[in-house]
Amino acid sequence: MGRLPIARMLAATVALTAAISAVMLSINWDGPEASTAAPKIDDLLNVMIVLSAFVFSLVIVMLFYALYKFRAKPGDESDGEPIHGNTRLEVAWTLIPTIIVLFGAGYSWAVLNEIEEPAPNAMTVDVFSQQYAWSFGYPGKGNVWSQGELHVPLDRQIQFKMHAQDVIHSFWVPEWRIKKDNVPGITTTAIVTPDRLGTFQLICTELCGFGHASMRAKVVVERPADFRKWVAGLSEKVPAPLAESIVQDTETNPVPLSAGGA
Ligand SMILES: [Cu+2]
Repeated sequence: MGRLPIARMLAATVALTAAISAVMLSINWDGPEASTAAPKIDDLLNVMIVLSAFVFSLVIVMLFYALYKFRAKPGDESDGEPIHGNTRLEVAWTLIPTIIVLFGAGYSWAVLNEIEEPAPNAMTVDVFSQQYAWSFGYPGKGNVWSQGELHVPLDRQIQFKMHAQDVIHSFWVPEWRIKKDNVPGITTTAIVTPDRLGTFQLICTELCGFGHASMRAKVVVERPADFRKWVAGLSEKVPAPLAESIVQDTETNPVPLSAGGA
C-alpha cells in the first residue's frame, strides 16, 4: 500500500465541508428567536452542523478514495490483500472524534451555564400540567391562577417551576428554544428571559395520551405595565390540589407512596 495523498484528501474534505455547511446554514432550522437563550442555542446548533459536515465529508472522501484506489481490475479474481491494522490511522480516528466530542461537551456546558445563570430580579411562575391542559400560578402576585393562558413581562427572567399532575408532559415554546419535562413527583425548572413582544404557543412535547396533540396554551409576552394589568384582573387563586402538589413535588422531599403519592 502506497502513501495516502493526505494533503489532497484534506483539501477535498475541507471543500466538501464548506459546500455542505453553506447549504445547511442557509436554512433557518428553528424559526424566529424570542428569548435571550435562543441566539446562543442557535449558534451552538450551527457549530454542531459544521462539525457534523466535517465528519461526514471526511468519511465520504475516504470512502470514495478507497472505492476508486483499491477497486479490483477487470479479470482479477484473487483474494484481497490481508491487512492487519494501521497504528497511525487508528490513532487518528480515535483522536479526532475524541477532540470533537470533548469540544462539543465543553461548548454545550458553557452555553447551558450562561443561559441558566439566575438573575437577581427573576420571577417565579408555577406551571401545572395535566391531561390535557396547562395552567399557571403566580406565587409572587398573591398566588393568582390562569388557565390556558400564560402571560409574562418582557426582558425579565422567568423561572418556571413545573408540577405535573398525572403523567410526564413537556413544556416547550419553540421561539424561546427551551424545552423541559414535567415529571410527576418532582419539580423541574426552566429558566427563560423572553426578549420579544408577541403571542406564542406553549406546546406539550411529550406524548401524554389521546389529547396530547391538542395540549397547548397561549403565551403572551407583554410590556411590564400590561402584564401588571393582566395579573390584577385575575381573580381565581391556585386551587388547593395544585397548591398541594407544589409542596409535594420537591426533589428533596419526595412524597411517600403510602401517602397517596403523585
Ligand atoms: Cu402531551
